[in-house]
Order: sequence, then C-alpha cells, then structure tokens
Amino acid sequence: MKIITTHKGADFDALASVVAASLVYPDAMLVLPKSINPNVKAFLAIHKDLFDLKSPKDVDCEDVDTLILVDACTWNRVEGLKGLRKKEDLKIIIWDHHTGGDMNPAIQYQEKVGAAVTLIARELKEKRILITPMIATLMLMGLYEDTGNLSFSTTTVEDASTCVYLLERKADLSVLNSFLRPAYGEMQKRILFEMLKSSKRKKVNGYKLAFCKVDVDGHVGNLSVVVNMYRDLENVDAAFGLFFESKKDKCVIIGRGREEGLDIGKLMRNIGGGGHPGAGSTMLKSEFLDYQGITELISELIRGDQKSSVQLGDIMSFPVFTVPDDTTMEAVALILRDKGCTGVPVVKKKVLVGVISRKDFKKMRKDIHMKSPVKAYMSTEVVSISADKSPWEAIRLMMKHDIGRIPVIKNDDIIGIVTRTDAMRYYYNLLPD
Ligand SMILES: [Mn+2]
Repeated sequence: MKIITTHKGADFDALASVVAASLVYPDAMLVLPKSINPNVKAFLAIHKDLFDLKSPKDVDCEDVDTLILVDACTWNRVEGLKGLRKKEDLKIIIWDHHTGGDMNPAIQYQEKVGAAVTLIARELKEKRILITPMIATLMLMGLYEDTGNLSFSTTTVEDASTCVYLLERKADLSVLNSFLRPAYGEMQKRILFEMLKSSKRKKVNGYKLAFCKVDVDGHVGNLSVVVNMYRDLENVDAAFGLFFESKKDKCVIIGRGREEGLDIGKLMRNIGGGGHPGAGSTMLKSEFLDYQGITELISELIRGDQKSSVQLGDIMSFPVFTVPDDTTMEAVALILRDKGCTGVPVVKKKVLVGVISRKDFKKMRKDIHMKSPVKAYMSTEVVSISADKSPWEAIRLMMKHDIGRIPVIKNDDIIGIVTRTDAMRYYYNLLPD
C-alpha cells in the first residue's frame, strides 16, 4: 500500500500538496496529521467530504510499502507512523521545496522553489493530468501562503508560472481570500489592543525592535497574523509578541521581521524554535519566564548575530580619498572631476571635520571663491557610522540626512566610505564573494 502524507502543523501548501499528489498517485491513501493550522482547519470544515483523508492512527504501518512525503523531508516532521521508520524495505518518495533531509529516499523531487505545490504542478502539467477548479484553488492557496503572494525572496519564475497555470485552471480568488485572510475575531482584537498597550521599543545594532507582553488563557488562533499587524503598526524592523500562559508555566514567542536584515527563523532556532527569515516562533518553559529576561535574551542574540551577518565593513569602499581642510575649492573641483565622484571627506590632521560635495559649490557666489579653502564651504555637520553597523542603518542615515555618502569610522580613523552605490550593490546581491 502507498500512503501520501505531510508535515505536522499542516499549512495550505502541505494540504494542497497531499491532494495534488493524489492525482499523481491515484492508488495511494491520503493521510493528514492531526495537528493542522487553524485556517486550514476552517477550509477542511467545509471541503472535507471532497477528499478521502485518513489520520495516522488509521494506518497499519505493516501494510505500507511506499511512503510519499510532501512539503517535508525529515522524520521529525512526520506525525505518528512510528512503525514506518523501522521498516528497512520502505520505499520513500519525497516532494519538497526544502533541500536536505534524513530519510534516505528512493526518489526525491527536491528543489528550492517557493512552494511544494509548484513541483507537483510541474508533474501534473507534464503528464497532462486535469485538475478541478477546487483543487486549483487549494493549490493556489498553498502557493500564495508559502510565497507571501509571490513576494518572498524564495519565489521563483516557476512559482509565478504555476500561478498562471492555476488561474487558467479556474482557481477561485474570492474563495482563496476568505480562507487565507480570515477576519479578526473579538479575541484577536482584544489581544492586539493589549499588545499595543504593553509595547516597548528598543534599538539593537541599528534595528528597530518592538516587544510586548500579553497574558493568555489557553490557545488563541491566528496569533502570528496579529503579531504581523502589530509589527506594521509599530513600524519596526522586527516585532516580538511574548504570550504568557501562566497556568501552564510557558511562554510562546512569535517574531515577525522583514525579508531582509534580521533572520527571525535563525534567531528562534537559537532558542529552541524555528521559522523562516521573515517569521518564527518558539516556546519557553517556566525557568525563563520573565519578560525582561526574554527581551534581553533576544536582544543579545541579535547583537551577537550581527557578527555573522553583513556589516558595513564588508560593503564599504576603501581606501578613502580625503582632502586636507586647507585645500582650495579649485583643487577639490579637479579632484572630483578626475575621480568621477560627487563628494569627498575633509580631514584636519587625519580627523574627519567635514564633507565637501558638488552641491556645496553652489554656495559660491564669485569665481574668486575658488581660491578659498574647502573648510569655508564644506558641510561640517558630519554624519559618520561605525564599521560594525548594518547596511540598513547606513540607508536610514542616508534617508534622514539626505546624503549619499557616509564615512565609516573605526577608533576615530576613517577606514572607508559607504555610498548609495555600495548600498545598492548589497541589496541587489552584487557583492563579490
Ligand atoms: Mn511548504
């Protein structure tokens, strides 16, 4: 007997992949784990009868000769089915958009694309297997959820063309919207209110963070959606909701960031949880249950993580060309022309005292002023930044002061300069390895 199953905590990509895979393997039994995300549960409440879904306890592991696992590639994500792990002759087939794994599969369709459904859709297209509008809708939900509506950086061209294919197969966007974006309930509204009330902001390594603490009583659905909204309202780089369940001595932490910069998933893995760069969560048990302690722990991790992530020192331009503050404007003009740059830092005995840029030349009224020293026209409000700051912090300074270049300082020395071009090169991944 063949079975198709997926990871616990099944999301739409997981359910859609199980259903889509059943078209590729029509003789297989579909097994859905008991733990299912709340919006998937809501979807199943209406659509359940359309699929013949079994639970792990319905499976007699003795009878299974082939395990088809979708949207997962490790044993610890499989719920129940312990008997399968011991079977030596079990044939394993994996369809997953995560690479790696510990399952020793006979066949593996594992590629880094945005969602597992994209890989199965490829097979359906190749084999010219028709899908119903309902299955197309479900697959599109999986694709949109896992790619953030095709906006996450993991999205590939094939994900986008799968989207076209599913819309051609009549995927229904209004059904999709009502399940992917469930309305906020009274409970979520109340919690969001509590979050904003207890919210504290903090700056770590140039990242703007917000923390809040809410006492909850039992399970609350869709908390991650609420944390997302909290992050948007606070307009920070990352927001963390600390949900204390005092009766059970535990605290669930949900973090939401942005695509670039901080890796929330990595951060949460450090404290026993998981996730992806934009979002992650973990659960801590009693001994750490103190709001102050947890915020300190997270801040410390971010502070430490900075060392392994890109710092300005990695993207800045160097050596920096500087001019002494008694250089004439005439000489500076020639330097700017020869170097093809729009500005240059000014130093007095090696110490940064100003920056002269093309726009400062407009302050001069007469040609004779070209003989004046640069210190008369340079801007003395010097914005500088230290080498261990993040590229994002440099961009914030550029926006705030409307400048295009910032000298990079280490122990009072100018060790480089970061320009708009350097920042662009970083964001578009054009850095040399
Ligand atoms: Mn997935």
